[in-house]
Amino acid sequence: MILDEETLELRDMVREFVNNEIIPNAPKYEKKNEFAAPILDIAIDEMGLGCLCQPEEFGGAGLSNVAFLTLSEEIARGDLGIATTLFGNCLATYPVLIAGTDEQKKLWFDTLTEKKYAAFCLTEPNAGSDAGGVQTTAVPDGDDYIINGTKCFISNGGIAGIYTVLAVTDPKKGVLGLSAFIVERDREGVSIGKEEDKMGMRLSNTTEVIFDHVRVPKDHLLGKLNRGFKIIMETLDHSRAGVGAFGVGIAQRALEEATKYAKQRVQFGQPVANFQAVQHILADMAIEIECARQAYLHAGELIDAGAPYKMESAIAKTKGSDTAMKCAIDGLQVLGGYGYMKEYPLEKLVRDAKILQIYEGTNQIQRGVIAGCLLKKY
Ligand code: COS
Repeated sequence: MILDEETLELRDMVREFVNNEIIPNAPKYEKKNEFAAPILDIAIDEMGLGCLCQPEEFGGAGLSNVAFLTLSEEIARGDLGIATTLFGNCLATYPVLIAGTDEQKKLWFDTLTEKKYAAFCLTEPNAGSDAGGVQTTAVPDGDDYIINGTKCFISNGGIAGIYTVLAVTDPKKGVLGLSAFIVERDREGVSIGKEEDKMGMRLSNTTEVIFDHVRVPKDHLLGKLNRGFKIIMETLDHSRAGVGAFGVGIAQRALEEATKYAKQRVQFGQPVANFQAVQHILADMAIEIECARQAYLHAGELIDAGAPYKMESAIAKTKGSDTAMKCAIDGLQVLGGYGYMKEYPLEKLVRDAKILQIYEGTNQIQRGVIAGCLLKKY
């Protein structure tokens, strides 16, 4: 697809920010093992990238999904941890957009604007690929629900001011006994557990979030009682296209770094870019990247058109993340021994790319979703 003028302008503005602020500065934070708050402050306060799915009527930019995904690629090209932090806000927001009332949306966006970060609390030690295996409970008590349970691997868990949480409201009904809630961070009983020490995506905050007898008013229930699983599945259908865009961002960065290196690295008396063996690696990377980019843009177009997109979003996620992994590894190969060293960004791209094949549903789960759609269709 061809992007419209407005999207191209936005993309160029974000690309400039990525080239000037993220690419030169993010590695310093990664090295010090520090959250990149100053970069994120510019992204949120000056660039308006805090919650790109925020509708205009609630103070947001009201971007199309195609524009949103295009910007996701750009930011991930700079740093996946920063991209995951910013877009973790959207992942947490989708259940509110899907099922929230106007009052709930106002509460959500007011809090998000003030506190900057939100988190989506689905995963638990026994509920990973089996999202329906959630054990956190929400029990009615007068005008409230009381929430008990521990969520793990939560992106933005330790920095969020507000959460969307999936909990069991009818233990006899399996996935049809789960409900989604809004929970503010400052409610009594909410605390942060272990912070994860991850292989990659180091600039993203990932923690346990513990709910210990947390009392929330009944008006914090999102949508209908016991209908939370569908809300969460629809959230993931939507967000997975974004993971595809992240993958394209990482792959694109790998291609740019490998091509620049190949042009200046001299062996056998000439730049290695002159050798067909190297050229073919770069060309194959470009082929994969363009296909993966079109896959996420197509999913975005379908979402914008109000057409079904579950399968296309899963395809975009799978293709984008597999492309990131392949291009990061192949790009590193072009740099040879230097690619293996921390002085060059390729080893970081390899570490970052891996999570994309795992989070928001492993690529094995995606293939199950795609196959399910095919079996229904034909
Ligand atoms: N949209 C709307 N409804 C959906 C849906 C979707 N994408 N997927 C499932 N449902 C509904 C089904 O229609 C079914 O409802 P009915 O019985 O009323 O028809 C119900 O939910 C249960 O569906 P299903 O039997 O397919 O659920 P499973 O427990 O088998 O789980 C998968 C389905 C594996 C797709 C789901 O658990 C999943 O996505 N797992 C990965 C989770 C994940 O991404 N975790 C990472 C989170 S990191 S942020």
